[in-house]
Amino acid sequence: MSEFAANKALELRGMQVLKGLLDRDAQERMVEELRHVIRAAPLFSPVTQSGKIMSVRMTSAGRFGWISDRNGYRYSETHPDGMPWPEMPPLVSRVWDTVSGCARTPECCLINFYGESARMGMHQDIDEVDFSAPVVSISLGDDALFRVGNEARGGRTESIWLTSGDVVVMGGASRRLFHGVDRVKHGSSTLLPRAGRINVTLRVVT
Ligand SMILES: O=C(O)CCC(=O)C(=O)O
Ligand SMILES: [Mn+2]
Repeated sequence: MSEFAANKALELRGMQVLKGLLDRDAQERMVEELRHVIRAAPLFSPVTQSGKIMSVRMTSAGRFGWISDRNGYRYSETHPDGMPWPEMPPLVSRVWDTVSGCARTPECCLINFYGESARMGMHQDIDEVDFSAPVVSISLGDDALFRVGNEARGGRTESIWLTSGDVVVMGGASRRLFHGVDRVKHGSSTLLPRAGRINVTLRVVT
């Protein structure tokens, strides 16, 4: 039997939403793994090419991390402070193995931290080469209103609240859909001692 079991599986425009795939114990163990990553590769505030500071703080594990600065956004084999990224955390890898349906191993574990009033604008994940590999997204901590749109910007959208332990698999045609996080309900979860939300996304990059 798998160590993970969803309470409920929903579908949102082709994305698979596995509600409560991680139980509280697995969530706590994953937070502990992520603390080790953050200790070695501290969270930083990415800046867009135009100089705007993003409200979400980030770091990564695995071969590649996603960074953004005045030179634009890109995958990088080093943290902005110069060191290589820490190794992919094992529990995070096991979530990928359980839900991705993909034989390749993820090369980037992006860790997003949403404090009070942080959000993420509508965007596509299209900086990767192999779109046959899905993006797997794990939610920990405070509830987030996740919005999914279309293959082109604009048009009708649908939203869903993601809660701690939920996992979203963006595969097939849904891999290219615009998506974002409109808001986070600060303090809605007791997982993190000072509230906030962590989102982990796993991607094959090359
Ligand atoms: O925080 C989320 O749920 C989504 C994050 C996301 O879309 C990304 O990091 O590309
Ligand atoms: Mn994304």
